[in-house]
Amino acid sequence: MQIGLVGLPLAGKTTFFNLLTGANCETGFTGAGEVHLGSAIVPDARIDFLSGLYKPRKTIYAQIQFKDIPGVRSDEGASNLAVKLLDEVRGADALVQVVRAFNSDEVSSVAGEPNPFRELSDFAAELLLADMGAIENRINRMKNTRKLPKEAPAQLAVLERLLAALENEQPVSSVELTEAEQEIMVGQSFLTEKPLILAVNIDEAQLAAGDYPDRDRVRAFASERGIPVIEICAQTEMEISQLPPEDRADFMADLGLTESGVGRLAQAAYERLGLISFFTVGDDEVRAWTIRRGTIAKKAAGKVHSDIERGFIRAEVFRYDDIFELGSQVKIKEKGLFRLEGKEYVVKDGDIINFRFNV
Ligand SMILES: Nc1nc2c(ncn2[C@@H]2O[C@H](COP(=O)(O)OP(=O)(O)OP(=O)(O)O)[C@@H](O)[C@H]2O)c(=O)[nH]1
Ligand SMILES: [Mg+2]
Repeated sequence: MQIGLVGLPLAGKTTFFNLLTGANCETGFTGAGEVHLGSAIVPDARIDFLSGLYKPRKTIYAQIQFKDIPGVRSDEGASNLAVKLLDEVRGADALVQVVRAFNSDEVSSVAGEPNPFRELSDFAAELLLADMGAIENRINRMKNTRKLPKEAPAQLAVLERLLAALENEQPVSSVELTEAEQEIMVGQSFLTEKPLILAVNIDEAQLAAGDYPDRDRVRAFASERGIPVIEICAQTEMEISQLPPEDRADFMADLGLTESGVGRLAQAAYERLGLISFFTVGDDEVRAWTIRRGTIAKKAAGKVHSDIERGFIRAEVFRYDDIFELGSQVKIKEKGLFRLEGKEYVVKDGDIINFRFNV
């Protein structure tokens, strides 16, 4: 899974990307227009605890892949750059739109005063327009082709419905498709159906005040559309992350931050994307695995290794909350909290699983 960071120039995408991934990409007015790739470790206090308990040789947290996509000012129009970047946006599984709320004379002198609501609504409009353009092209191409595959009329009908929705400023995600329709549209993805999270980039004074320009409008716009909102202090958190580890907690606490930007974004992303974590534990390795809510045990086993999925016999399961409370696997057994589950068992967030298999 890959999450794209998008938004207007100078909103703080690269700053946030550096914070998330520990990269050191150049920020500011470079205008290099480069796409950056990196991965972030998802902080998880449950893994911290399990690692302390099992003292494994390796501790592996979940990871999220990020792609930092530079902003293009709309007056640059449909340059090749913009088209290329649009493809980068299309390639992401989900988007985080970074909007600028922080005060900075330097940034404002180039990009104007912060205007978070406008950034948010303009971006939504841009996504709608890009989808409309893509769909119109596709429809025209189909209408101008003599020999079309047999599913073409049905596809055309769906595309026309999607176009009508977009013309009414409704995203593609709002259009309900039957299973058969979904099947004929497989492989066609649209920007306005991508899960979106909003990250408002605020400064320390705004954080302390619990307010920033347009806050209520931004929140209302997002909540009407089911868009989760997080507020981050990208620059400040970036600076804190460069301090020695033992000093970081104090600085975070001074700001009134209980959880890092990475942690808050990961929570929002897991929730929005319907993802959960299960764990595997042992002397060798304590590890978090990310799956979709509703995944059955046999499929979850396949995350760990395809052989384990193929030769799946059963899953031995206990709950994180139970071992947190009882402090040992022996006590879990004594209390009868150790379960054997079959391949159809639906894995829950916080399950600790040992897969039995045979190949
Ligand atoms: N004061 C302040 N400055 C910030 C903050 N976040 C980012 N900046 C500054 O804003 C400028 C732009 O940040 P970038 O992270 O490069 O912005 P971007 O969104 O990646 O911009 P493009 O790559 O051009 O699309 C840099 O000079 C940052 O140092 C913040 O929270 N507070
Ligand atoms: Mg950038």
